[in-house]
Amino acid sequence: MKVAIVGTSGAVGQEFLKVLAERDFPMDELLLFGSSRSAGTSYTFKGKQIVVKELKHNDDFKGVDVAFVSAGAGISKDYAETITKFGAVMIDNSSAFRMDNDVPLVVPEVNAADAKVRPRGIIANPNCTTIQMVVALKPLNDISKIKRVHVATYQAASGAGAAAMDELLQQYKEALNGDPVTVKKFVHQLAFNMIPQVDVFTDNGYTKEEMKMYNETRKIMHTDAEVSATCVRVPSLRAHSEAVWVETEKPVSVEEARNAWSNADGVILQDNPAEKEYPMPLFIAGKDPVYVGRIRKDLSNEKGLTFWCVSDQIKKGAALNAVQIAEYLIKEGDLK
Ligand code: 2RA
Repeated sequence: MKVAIVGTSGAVGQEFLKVLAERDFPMDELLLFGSSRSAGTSYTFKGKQIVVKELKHNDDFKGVDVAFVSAGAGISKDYAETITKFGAVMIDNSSAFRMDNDVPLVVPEVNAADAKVRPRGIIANPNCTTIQMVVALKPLNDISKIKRVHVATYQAASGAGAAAMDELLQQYKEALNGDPVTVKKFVHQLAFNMIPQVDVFTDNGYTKEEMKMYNETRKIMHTDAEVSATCVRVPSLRAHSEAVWVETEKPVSVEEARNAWSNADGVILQDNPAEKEYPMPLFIAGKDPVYVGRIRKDLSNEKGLTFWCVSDQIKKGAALNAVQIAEYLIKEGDLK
C-alpha cells in the first residue's frame, strides 16, 4: 500500500500524519507533497524522516493507492487528473467536487457504501460542520425520518487553518497589551468577539458555509430534509460546537434518542446536566468522536428535539473522516 498526502504542511495535512500513525494505517510507503514553498521540508512519520516533494504535473502518483488531498479547491481541481490517472483513489478534503453527481460525498458512519461508486476515482470529504452534524443526526433519522433541521454553529479558529489559530492567539496578546490587533485571516477581530460570518455571502443571504450544511447534509443522508444554518466563528482554538433543533416525522422521546446515541458509531453521549456534564470544545480537541449532550424536547414543537454537539474539526471534521473512508475501502477489499 502506497499512500500520499497532498498539502502536508497545512493543519489538516499535519493531522493526516498524526491520524495515520495513531491508527497504524497499513502502508508500505508514504509520500508527502506540497507547494514549492513547502517542498524540501521534512516531517517525521513513525520515526522516519520524509521530505516533502513539490506537487507537479508528472508521474509521481504512479503506484499510489490512496491520496489524501487537502490543499484547497483550486489545487484539487487542477491536480485531480494527475493524482488519479494511474488509479489512485483521491480522497479530497476541499469543496471542489463535493456536489458533483459523479463524486460520492462520504461520512463512514452514515453512508460508507457510497464510497464504492466513484467513476472519477475521487471521493469527497464533506465540510467539517456537516460531518459532525450528520454523525449525530443519523441515529435519530433511523428512528424517525428527519424533516427539518435548524442549526447554529460555534466554529473555532482551527476551521480557518493553522495560521488562523496563531492569529487568534496573537490577537488575544495584542488586545491584552492594548496594542493594535492584527486582522488577516478573519474578517474582523475574533479575540473577545464572535463573527456571524464563516466564508462569503451568497445571493440568498446565507454564507457558503451555511449553504454547505444545507446541500451536503441532503446529499450524504440521501434526504430531502430542510436545513437552515447560522454559522458563527467563535474565539475558541479548536473543535466546533453546534446547537441543533430537529423535527422528525413522528415524535422521538429523549429516552429513545439517548438510547440511539449510546449505541451509535462515532458518537459519545455526554449528557448529565445535574453534574454540569456536557460537551465543551476545550476538552474535546484532539478526540475522535462526535460528543452529544443537552438533549431535550423542543418546547416549541411536539415533533422536535434539541441537542448540542461538539467535535474536533481538524480530526473527525477532516483528516480522521478521510482516513476512515480509506479504512472502509480496505475492509471491503476495494483498495488493494
Ligand atoms: C471553517 N468549516 O470552519 C470551515 C473549514 N472547512 O472555516
